[in-house]
Amino acid sequence: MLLEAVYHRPKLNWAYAYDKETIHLRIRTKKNDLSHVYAWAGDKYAWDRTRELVPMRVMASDEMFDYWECNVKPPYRRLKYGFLLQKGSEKLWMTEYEFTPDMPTNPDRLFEIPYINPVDVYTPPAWVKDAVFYQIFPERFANGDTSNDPEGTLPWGGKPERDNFFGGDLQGVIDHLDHLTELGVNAIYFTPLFAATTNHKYDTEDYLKIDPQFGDAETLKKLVKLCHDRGIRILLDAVFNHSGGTFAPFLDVQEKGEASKYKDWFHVNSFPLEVKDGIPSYDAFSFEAHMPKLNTGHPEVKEYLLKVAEYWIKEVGIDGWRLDVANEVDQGFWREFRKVVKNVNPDAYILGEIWHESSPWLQGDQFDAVMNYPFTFAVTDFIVNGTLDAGGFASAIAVQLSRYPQQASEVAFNLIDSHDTARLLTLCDGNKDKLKLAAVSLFTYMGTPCIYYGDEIGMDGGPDPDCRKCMVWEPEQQDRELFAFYQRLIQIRKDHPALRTGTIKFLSAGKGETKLAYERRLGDETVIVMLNNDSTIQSIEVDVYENSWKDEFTGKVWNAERGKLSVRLPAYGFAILSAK
Ligand code: ARE
Ligand code: CA
Repeated sequence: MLLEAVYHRPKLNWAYAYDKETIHLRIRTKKNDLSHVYAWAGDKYAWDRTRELVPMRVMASDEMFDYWECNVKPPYRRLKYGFLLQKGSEKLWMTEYEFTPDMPTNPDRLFEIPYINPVDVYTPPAWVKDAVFYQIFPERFANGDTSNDPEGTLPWGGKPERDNFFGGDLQGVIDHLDHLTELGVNAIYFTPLFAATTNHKYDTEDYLKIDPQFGDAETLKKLVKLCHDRGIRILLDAVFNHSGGTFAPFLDVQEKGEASKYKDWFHVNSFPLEVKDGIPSYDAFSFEAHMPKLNTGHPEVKEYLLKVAEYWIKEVGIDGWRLDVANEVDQGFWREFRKVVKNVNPDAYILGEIWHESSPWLQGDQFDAVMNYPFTFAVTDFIVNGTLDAGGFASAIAVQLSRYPQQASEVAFNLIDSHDTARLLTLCDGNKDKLKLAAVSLFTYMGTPCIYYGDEIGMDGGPDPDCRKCMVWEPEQQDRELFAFYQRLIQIRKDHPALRTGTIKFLSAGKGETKLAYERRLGDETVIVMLNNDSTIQSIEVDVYENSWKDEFTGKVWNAERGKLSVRLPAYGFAILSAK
């Protein structure tokens, strides 16, 4: 046994309450080193009568490690535990203090979860597990009201630049709700809607006002009501890291300098406010002078922003917030934010925009989830860039799953592109088959998938601002075949709970391979997903229990022989197979 590789901490993703009764325990060991691992667990104050040996299973494997997991339901919500590591006939116990050949009879030296306090349990809203999101960049989705168009509005469909406008608005979204219903999505994420000067509105001027170019609070109310009637939930963008340069408190500091009563609302390094060699004398988002960083540690700023967070939930009934640049805002602020938001809507989804490892924010006291860009990169590196082979992809996924408590993965916001990246079709160099492979991986993964507006009808575009083209509405210019493909994918996900919350196990993901297969399993239901990321035909063979498998796309039935299922996939082909 390679004991140096063995790792466990009694907290975080290693030992946590999944719900009010269930604890998940995980331990890391060297890949393929151990044959069996058990948790040795019982109640602290009733050890002798409650202790039991609970078998663990490998929940994920990356290039170097296996991650073992088991569930325990301690009868009194307390748990003392250690592990039994086994390699063939070799056995070793692991306590909080040591590795020992002797079975620990006294619980004192074991790890512990002192008590599952129900209020501490990280409980994201259940609806998110079943959600399919659609991201809308409002200036470019549809112009439903030309009377609110900003001066200089260009004809719909022109080339997007950093500073041009095409007149998109909320009425445009209302007019096209049928498109979303037909597609099958049931949640919308809007990039910012509040008054601001730019086309993207990430430079907020007034947090309590809808930008007049988009409509007003009444238009949003109407939109939310119509969406709710259709079972579509609404997520808005909260840009609380920084304000815009025209936000009244900032203008006041600009004008009055140190004498301004708002001087501590920002992080001013020297007065007067100025920009020298491109660097503002105050902290700003990415040196952007028109995006001064807010001092969220200041009581007045906090009070103001928390009121904003509450206001839009109470006033128009939104279903959650996406938090812009979430990792640059202080965590104390987010803890209070969570309390305020959950107090007015316990079911609100709090989604942080963090592109990296996010454990500190995903412990139940701050966010429900983060935007899962590491998943984006795993998919694009495997399918688009070819920098990951199948084994590398499986490893990247294992790293993701093992990093977080299961509930975080169940509501992760999975995306392949967004208003901040090039579009998927462009990344794929126009290869629609590759785009489909990426979409299949998105819709058959754990977490909530999000479609960036227009991807479903074949829109392309390079990095920002090119990825923000006007939505194409002429049916003859839309790729309707692709639309039908997305429709079907969404339906398949809806039909199979295993695709949403089932366990994930790679059945084929070899080194140097361009084909892979994984299984999603929940209760009695098993779905197998196969991808051939190659320009030649490939067969994939996997071990299965069930004999007969139906391809959810083509209806074709594949039969296993002596426990082996072999499926031939065309170039860049895929199969989503359900056991019949
Ligand atoms: C504009 C131009 C850009 C130009 C930039 C710099 O459009 O082409 O590069 O200015 O001058 C908003 C607008 C952008 C605008 C930006 C600044 O939407 O169009 O860019 O404001 O005016 C990091 C942050 C992450 C952030 C991304 C963009 O961590 O929070 O950068 N994303 C949010 C929004 C954006 C928004 C802002 C923040 C600002 O989603 O739309 O931009 O409110 C790595 C890093 C990440 C990094 C990521 C992307 O992975 O690790 O930290 O994200 O790359 O760069
Ligand atoms: Ca308009």
